[in-house]
Amino acid sequence: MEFDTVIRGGTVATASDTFAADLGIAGEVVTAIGRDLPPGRREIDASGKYVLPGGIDAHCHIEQLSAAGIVNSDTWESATAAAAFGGTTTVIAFAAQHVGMDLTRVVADYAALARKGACVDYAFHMIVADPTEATLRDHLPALIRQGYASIKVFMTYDRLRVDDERLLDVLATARENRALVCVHAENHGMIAWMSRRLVERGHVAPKFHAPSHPRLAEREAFERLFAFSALVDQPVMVFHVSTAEGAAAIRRARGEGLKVFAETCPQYLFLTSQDLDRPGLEGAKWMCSPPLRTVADQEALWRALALGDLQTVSSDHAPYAFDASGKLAAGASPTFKQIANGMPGLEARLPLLFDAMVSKGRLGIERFVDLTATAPARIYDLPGKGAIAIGADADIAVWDPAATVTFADEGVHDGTRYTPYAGRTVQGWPVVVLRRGQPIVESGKLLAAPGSGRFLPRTGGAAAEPTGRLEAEMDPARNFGARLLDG
Ligand code: DUC
Ligand code: ZN
Ligand code: ZN
Repeated sequence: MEFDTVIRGGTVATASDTFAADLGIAGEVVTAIGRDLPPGRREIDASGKYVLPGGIDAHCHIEQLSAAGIVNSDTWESATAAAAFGGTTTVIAFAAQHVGMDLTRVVADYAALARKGACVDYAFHMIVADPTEATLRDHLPALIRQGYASIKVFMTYDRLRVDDERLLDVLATARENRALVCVHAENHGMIAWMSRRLVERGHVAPKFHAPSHPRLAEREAFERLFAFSALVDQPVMVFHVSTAEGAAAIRRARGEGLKVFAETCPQYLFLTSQDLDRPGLEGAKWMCSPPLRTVADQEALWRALALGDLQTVSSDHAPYAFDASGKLAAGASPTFKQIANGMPGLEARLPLLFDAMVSKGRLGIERFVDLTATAPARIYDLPGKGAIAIGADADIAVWDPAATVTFADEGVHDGTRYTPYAGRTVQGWPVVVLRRGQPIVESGKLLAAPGSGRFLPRTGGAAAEPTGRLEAEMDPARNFGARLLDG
């Protein structure tokens, strides 16, 4: 057996097992897992270290244009460098359609940016904000066939949201073409009404972003979404779950047999709305949407992760620099409504979770691997990713469980130049990262060339398969013979 690389003497962890083994890598894949493997052309000493699958971050906004016309403060190069430094070897980003845009053109433009800059492997979700007849009938089916097999829709935001009827259109089109639909589910009217009241009464500081998105807005929209999902028999992924009530609604829906997947994000596990309460506009750095909540919500989300009601933890990396190019684009004294929502997280996601789950022992290393790599690979149909197995891509992160790192603004590799976790110390850090067998981070240096990341075409996979259970009104056997769903 000839190996290009042997990772020797480490403790390998997968989503199901933890064991001492060497990994042999030939070309881009793992070809041996065993003890005392023969020497490789390159040897990586992993003694005292964990050898884990590279992370998959299934929710990150990269070089994306917002509806307000602001581009994220990252390029593909900076964002995926940050990903690599944090142990992530695959990202799923967004191709964002805005009203009036041709979705096919949008996807081609975003794909070109990624081709030029990506340092890690990547796929896309398509944001559909304008589900015109041409989008639904022609563009979406063709793009899904080309490997863009997931869609994100928004139930809130003036310029992005789809109304109930359009949401059903998107869900039905996804069903007919076997794509997964990911949803930003918050009640638009509640948020608009609360925001207007807050601003009219002079409550304009960044911290008022938190009450402007009532927790009931999350619960209401989740439950409406689940009813729609049931009506059309289309599986959905609920993005960025932030509240205990949201997690409970997901549990109920799954208990009723609905095909509902869900993610949360580190900011909802490690930060609270108190982080927004800072002098001047500083709190803008902690504005994300949905907003940060409470310690009780954090506990509920951890419980939901433990129970399997939430299956993934993604970063929702949505970086805006704290200057006129980003958070302060509307001038020096914006109301919270005029400040872009989002915070960086691609680099910090895995170290924060490793610290909590492995170093501090909450749920353990196998669940860490599952939530951050194996489950996203399964749900988003990324074969060969998210696992350590013979024949799998050699996307590996070697973690030093003893390394301690204190987050600091100066240390970040993404384009925001700040971290919401500044001052927080974590134990455990990825010290060597390989993507398809090639080291892309070693000795604190990025070794990947921009554009060396590879596009990963995806199908909707098992996650996007309908359950086959039809509501009475959709079932020709019970609705006087009307066929309302194709495919
Ligand atoms: N939703 C996201 O998923 N990311 C950033 C902002 C938002 O509203
Ligand atoms: Zn969202
Ligand atoms: Zn997002």
